[in-house]
Amino acid sequence: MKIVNCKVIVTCPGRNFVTVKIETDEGVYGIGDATLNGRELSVVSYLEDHLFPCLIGRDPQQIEDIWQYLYRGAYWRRGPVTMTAIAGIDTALWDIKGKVAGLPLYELLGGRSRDGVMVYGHANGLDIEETVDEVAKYIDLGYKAIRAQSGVPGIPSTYGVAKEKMYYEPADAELPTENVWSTEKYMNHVPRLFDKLREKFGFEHHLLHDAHHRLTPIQAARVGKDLEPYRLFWLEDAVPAENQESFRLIRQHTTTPLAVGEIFNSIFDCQQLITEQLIDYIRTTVVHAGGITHLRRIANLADLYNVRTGSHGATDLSPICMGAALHFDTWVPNFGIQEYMRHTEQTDDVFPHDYHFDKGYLHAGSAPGHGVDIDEKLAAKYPYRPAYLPVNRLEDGTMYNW
Ligand code: KDG
Ligand code: MG
Repeated sequence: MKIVNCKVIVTCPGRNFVTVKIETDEGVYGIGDATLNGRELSVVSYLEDHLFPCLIGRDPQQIEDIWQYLYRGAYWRRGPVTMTAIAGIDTALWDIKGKVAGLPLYELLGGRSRDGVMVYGHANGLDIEETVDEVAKYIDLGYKAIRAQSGVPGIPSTYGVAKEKMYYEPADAELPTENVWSTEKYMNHVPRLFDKLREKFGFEHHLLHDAHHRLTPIQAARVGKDLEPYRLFWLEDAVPAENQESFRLIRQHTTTPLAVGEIFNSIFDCQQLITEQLIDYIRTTVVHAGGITHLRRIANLADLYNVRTGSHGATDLSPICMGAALHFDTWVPNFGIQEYMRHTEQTDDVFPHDYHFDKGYLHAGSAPGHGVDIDEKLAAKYPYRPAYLPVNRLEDGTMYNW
């Protein structure tokens, strides 16, 4: 079997998605997600200009060899653009392998380890009351785990809070929107949110929270401590994690479980966090961490240190990534949870898929490969639209982390 054609499909059914399609001489094709929010076209160029020419004529069944060729062969290793491009190809190759074998991807990885994949949904509100109402809606929908974010009094807007409650989309403008941030105001507010949620709903559901890289280590230690009575499933991205050592300090001060990794793209980004057991959940996912092939390596390392998976699953990851992630989650022994932000109907129509939600769990389905396809005719109706994620400034105008 040989690869005879590779292409990229860029479509914007409400938001931008980049899809790799690999075609073989036997008529079987595979698709992979290569979306990097706000930097989509850099990945397109990397694929078209540098990776696709190297793939023509290769045997698509040699996934490991192709992965090593693309990773080692660049000489300039790692980085979000490179690893997202490799992920798009890798996912498409696993899809082909599954279709050729007539088996769902989880069977190729080692088979089913669980009946369904526990997911968490996103509840958000402009204030605590609104967030409480949103959490109630997710409970009614059958979710076992819910992430809660709320607007902070005195800050005009914050991460994770939107008018379109079920379909939050932060990449909202042709140039980055400027938000204002106050860590002090946030730190005073966030324990009140979880106090209210536990008072209202008790301890039956898992509650999660994302600090979105906005604290210093000592602030994160304080927030972790303040949240301990509410027994969160996790506190996510407490600090920017370029400096893995900073988690040592947080860890020394709190028993609130810690999750990190949605912006990591290789095992080296989380090596110390995992081997020193500084975190509880690793959030790397298929599309940004080199595909199934590399994610498996990260998960296997994590398993040795009792770190469980909690893959990123925001709406800027396409349904192809979600499908592949669900097969991965169905197999991976040290599974923790899967993020699930629902895509809009428009997006679901462009990417018909086999996975479905039932009573708090997603089910990967049993179609060969990862079970997600792309309707190219429909995709062509939604041309690319430039869209950036926001940036943040402190109240005095200093640039900060978004
Ligand atoms: O593109 C950025 C989003 O994926 C990110 O802001 C979402 O933090 C996020 C999450 O936890 O889903
Ligand atoms: Mg996050």
